[in-house]
Amino acid sequence: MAQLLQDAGWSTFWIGKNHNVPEQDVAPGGNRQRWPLAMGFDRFYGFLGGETNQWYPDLVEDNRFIDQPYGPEEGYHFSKDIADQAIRMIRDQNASNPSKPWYMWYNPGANHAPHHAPQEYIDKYKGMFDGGYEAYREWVLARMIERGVLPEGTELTPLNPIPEEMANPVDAVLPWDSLSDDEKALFVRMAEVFAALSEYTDVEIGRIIDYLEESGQLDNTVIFYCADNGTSGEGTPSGSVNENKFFNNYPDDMAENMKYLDRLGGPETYNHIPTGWAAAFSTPFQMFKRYSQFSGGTCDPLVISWPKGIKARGEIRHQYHHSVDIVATILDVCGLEMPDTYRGVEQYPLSGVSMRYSFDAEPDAPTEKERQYYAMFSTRGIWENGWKAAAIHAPFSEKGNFDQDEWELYHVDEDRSESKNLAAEHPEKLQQLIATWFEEAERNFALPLDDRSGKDMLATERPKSEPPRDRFIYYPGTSPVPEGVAVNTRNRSYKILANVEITDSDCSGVIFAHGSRFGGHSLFIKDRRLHYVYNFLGIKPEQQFSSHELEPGKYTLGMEFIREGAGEYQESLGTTKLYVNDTVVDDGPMRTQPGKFTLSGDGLCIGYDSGDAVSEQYTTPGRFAGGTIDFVGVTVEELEYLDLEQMAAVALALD
Ligand SMILES: [Ca+2]
Repeated sequence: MAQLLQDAGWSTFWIGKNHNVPEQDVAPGGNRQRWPLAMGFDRFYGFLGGETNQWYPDLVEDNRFIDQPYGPEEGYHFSKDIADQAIRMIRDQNASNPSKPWYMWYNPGANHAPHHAPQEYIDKYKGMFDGGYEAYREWVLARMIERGVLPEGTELTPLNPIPEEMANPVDAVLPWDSLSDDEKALFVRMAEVFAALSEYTDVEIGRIIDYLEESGQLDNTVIFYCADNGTSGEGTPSGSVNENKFFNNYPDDMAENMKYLDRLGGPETYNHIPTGWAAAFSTPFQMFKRYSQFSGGTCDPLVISWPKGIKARGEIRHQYHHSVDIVATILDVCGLEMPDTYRGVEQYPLSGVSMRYSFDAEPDAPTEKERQYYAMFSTRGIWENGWKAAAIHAPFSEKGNFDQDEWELYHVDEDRSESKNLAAEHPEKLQQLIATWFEEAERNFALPLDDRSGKDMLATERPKSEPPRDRFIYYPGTSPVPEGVAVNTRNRSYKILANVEITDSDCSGVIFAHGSRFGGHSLFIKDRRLHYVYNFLGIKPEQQFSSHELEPGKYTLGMEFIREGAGEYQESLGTTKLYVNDTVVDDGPMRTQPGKFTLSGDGLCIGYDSGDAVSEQYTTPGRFAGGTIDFVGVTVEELEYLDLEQMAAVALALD
């Protein structure tokens, strides 16, 4: 769509989340063909991954990675930064090309995890969720019906609607009454932080709207305003202060989480709400994001504003639509058509149906949409002419056997919340819808179905254009290497060796770092000693190995992890040895993460630590000073201790 608009004379801006670039190309040396600027966008400012730390985002501007302009201690928050950037892009455009129309695709990190918000916003919600999530559902459903957002008679669906034998335990909701006082206090605070992030982001976007109004652009600007795809359940039943535990299949620990109660939402946490709130914030529907068969995983309100083009003010429309219909609507209001062939390439037919008719329609007028399929992580659903079929299968459940899935049937025209299963009353209707799902799945490439665990999906090596390597050479003065293309030290033995010259007796700083306080490892010099820290999912204390004091001179400094087995959660267990030249100066047991350090950002760095610091013993960037780092070599798996001359030869060959 951006290409069509760009060709037709629009300026095109993409702000915020991208998540459309193959992992191997989310890299300084990656192919830019799938980056926004090659997809019809004049400008980009945001992050390429699926989520990012709101205090320390993984920033890309146009075609390059950049450092964030200032830190959280100076008031940085991603929601604020992107609002500033959006206003700047529009201003710049108006200054030089005032006659051009513009298009902006704006995707805040909110309300995706991690939930980070300024403390004054968190404080505003104090006490507002004390009643717990079941009580909240009752309260908010009545309020939505009263305001006409949902029809009269809409019923609440049960929490935990999936039969136990098919459910995924990490997505279960714990009854509020069963919680301890500590759990209640923690869960309440998590909801307060979530609400604060919503409001803060809303306020920041409000600054853009204000700017449009002041500059006389609001009247003829069409704005589509919508939330993410349902609140999400990766916080697990107990919520999380570090969502990476979910993606490492590692359980949360209440005692550990309670330590962060008063710091939730700040830079020290990578927090996520418990499943109970994820379900409650999807009221009245079943489940939450990832459950594409239920409206709890897909349904959000959409606000459309266009003062010049829509007569109605503050009205509600109930016509069934899907996010794919937004493209069709934009093309419609811009007077453009999707071509059958674009730059010589035959196009797939446009999925969406324009919603423009609804601007002047009666609230309950029939929809012009006929059918919509759903599929995500092995979950399946289909809506057609007011009916919906939903396969009862949980994502990431590793159960397979999709041919044995039970399907439920709802008449959503009369039962908006999908609360009554009519499969027994209308078996033929159900069979027809299931057949339709397969037809759509075939057409939209939704097959094969895949319900592997989150850890397996994220940590399994993907095909790469770079051939597999077991040794990696990294140099100082380079950009952070994103995890998807960096050396993979998961589930294996590895060594890190650095050729370093210490010229000043007070030499200090980071030699090698990868990750953040929520998981990562770092080799650094502090107080004249060499230290290696492996930060296992942010769980204190940090695993640390240290040397004696080092005099100036040339050294090979490094460490070796020898994997000896796996723990209960597939974390690797083994022994770490810290080396100064060929002498072991410290050693002891250590464990390493089964999954990745981050979902995005906090890449591998030499000579500093980008974004957030791996160890609390230094602050970022922790630049190496008082000496020089020639290079750092990392070898993985069961290779022999590498001789440095050989590594240097490899390094030269790579140059
Ligand atoms: Ca970092």
